[in-house]
Amino acid sequence: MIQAANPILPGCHPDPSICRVGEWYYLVTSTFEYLPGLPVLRSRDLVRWETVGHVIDRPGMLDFDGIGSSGGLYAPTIRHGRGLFWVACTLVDREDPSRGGNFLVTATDPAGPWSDPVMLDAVGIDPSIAFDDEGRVWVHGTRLAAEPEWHDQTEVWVREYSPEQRALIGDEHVIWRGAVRGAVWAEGPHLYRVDDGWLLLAAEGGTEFHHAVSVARADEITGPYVGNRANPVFTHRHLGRRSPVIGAGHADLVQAPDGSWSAVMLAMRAADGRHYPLGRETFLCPVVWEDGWPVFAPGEGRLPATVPTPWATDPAPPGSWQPDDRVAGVVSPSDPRWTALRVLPGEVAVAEGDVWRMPVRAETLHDASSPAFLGVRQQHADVDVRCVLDVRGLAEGESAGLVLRQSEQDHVAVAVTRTPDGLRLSSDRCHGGETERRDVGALPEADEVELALRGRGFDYALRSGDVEVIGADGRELDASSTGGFLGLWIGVCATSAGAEPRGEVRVTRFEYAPARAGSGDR
Ligand code: 6LW
Repeated sequence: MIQAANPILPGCHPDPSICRVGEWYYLVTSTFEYLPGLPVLRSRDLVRWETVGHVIDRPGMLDFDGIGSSGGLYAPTIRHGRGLFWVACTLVDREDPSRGGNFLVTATDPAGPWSDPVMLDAVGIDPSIAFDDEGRVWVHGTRLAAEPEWHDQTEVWVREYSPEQRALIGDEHVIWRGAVRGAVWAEGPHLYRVDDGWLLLAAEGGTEFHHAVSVARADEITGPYVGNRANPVFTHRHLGRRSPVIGAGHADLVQAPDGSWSAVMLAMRAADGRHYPLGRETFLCPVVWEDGWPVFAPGEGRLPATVPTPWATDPAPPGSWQPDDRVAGVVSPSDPRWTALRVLPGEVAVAEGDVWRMPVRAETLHDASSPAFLGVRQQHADVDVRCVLDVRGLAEGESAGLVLRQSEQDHVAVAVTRTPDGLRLSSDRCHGGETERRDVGALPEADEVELALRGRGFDYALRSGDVEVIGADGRELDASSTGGFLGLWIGVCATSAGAEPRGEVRVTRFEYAPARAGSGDR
């Protein structure tokens, strides 16, 4: 029998939301400052996934300029109702809360195009959507409590949405403040029509070690909601630091065509119980219903390493499933894994067959703007990345390199700079916003340079050819050390460091390869 291996979506895929239409499941996750935003993944078996499109995939749909790292697109929800696909999400600017906000988009085809965002008159984050039996649309989300009893107490609100008026209408109802007294961040709410009532599922405890899932029920969508006495009904926090998977929470439920239930939720693989360079990933969890309540991972109480999927067929019907995210080898420009910062990849580079031609930009990786950067998520703890950069087009003073990125404040790079004396190799380590640049030496003049990254657990080495130029410790770069919500990205960048940019770099090859387990190549 085919087993789904957890995480089902490795690498930074937090806040998963899922719905099923016919035989297809559709799933979206948060993407923060990376674009295209909100990948829409499709699967028939919850095992094999294909990126069919992105919700935010056109220039100008939202303004990301200046939004610092770990701001941007948070916690989307995907649903199908009234003949349309709906995604609700929030654009967050952590420095300027007056920017962005909650919005809705719709599409007839989940691959797109998605409508322009309809901004909602609602503060807070984590909007979700439910449809009642009459086809009315109910939006719900979370925000800091108006009259908090403790720091970071939040409240879940629900309000009707009028598709005709494209606005929230009627009274607002505050329905939930968390199950446990003192619990921070009751968030990621989702409402489901079950039996003849409503189920509320919400995360709480914060999206770190204390993350948890709670549930409540009501007869009416607007409440009052009564929590399950067993709340929180799912968490990994009681397992302590010896658990290799921590922070489980932010779940969404879905029913299979055979009537069985599953949840997707985020959790982190932390080899030391604390640090998770790959970020928050998407896991699958079996669910059964007992006495009207969902039971997560019944009989086990923790996310299983594998989930049997009796409904999956092997081999997959030809052409119907393409594996996503686990492919070793060349990441060509047409690959949906490519992302840029705050603009689309096509706005910073031009795909010419198998090659990205990337004009140099004045911005650097320290700027919360749109540097010449293209990257992919790190999805495997043990990974080898190799890129070949054609540096003939670099003008004097300009550099191009390979970077391991958490944020503007935290990244490590190996770079090649064109100087009056030829090409020079350097390293950059930016930690907490403090940069340490080191000139490593001259490189023989060449059209192309090969840069590589080798990651083995927390140990990273960035290389030029066979020479290790700089190492990095994943425990210093992960979100538990740096703050924020992201896993690490690996990419290429080019900059004139503030000067008028004149040149370009060509990324003639970019290979991403999970290191083979058991190959001895550790
Ligand atoms: C998201 C919140 C959370 O909006 O982290 O898991 C925030 N929880 O629900 C960003 O991913």
